[in-house]
Amino acid sequence: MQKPAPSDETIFSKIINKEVPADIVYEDDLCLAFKDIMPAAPIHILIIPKKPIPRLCDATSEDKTLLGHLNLVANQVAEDAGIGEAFRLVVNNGADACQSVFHLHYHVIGGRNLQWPPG
Ligand code: DGP
Repeated sequence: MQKPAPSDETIFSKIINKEVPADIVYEDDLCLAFKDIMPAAPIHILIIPKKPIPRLCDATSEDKTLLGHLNLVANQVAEDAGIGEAFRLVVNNGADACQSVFHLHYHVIGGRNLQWPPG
């Protein structure tokens, strides 16, 4: 299992290392999924890679398999949460796009009627 280096520490690396508790719904060698502490909908799960990629735009072609895996895990956690047929997958990339934790994460949101476009 890949551990983040100390210089990459965010609250999410502490969750990966189990130094900070989280309501974990899925874990494997590559990623972790847990309930968002400030849910925007009845179901709001975050999926994070164990590799500390700060933002989606920092991913490289080396991360191709990992990024594909995160999408399939999104399907799985949505299915397990009972929203497999209707959910939104969101990545906020960069502070101006409301990214607040600089460890790549996918939001899986659902369980209510979602509006479009988002704010
Ligand atoms: P973003 O704005 O895209 O960077 O989303 C960060 C999300 O992370 C936000 O919805 C709240 C969530 N979050 C922040 N700190 C914690 C934490 O310590 N535990 C959990 N479960 N979620 C957190």
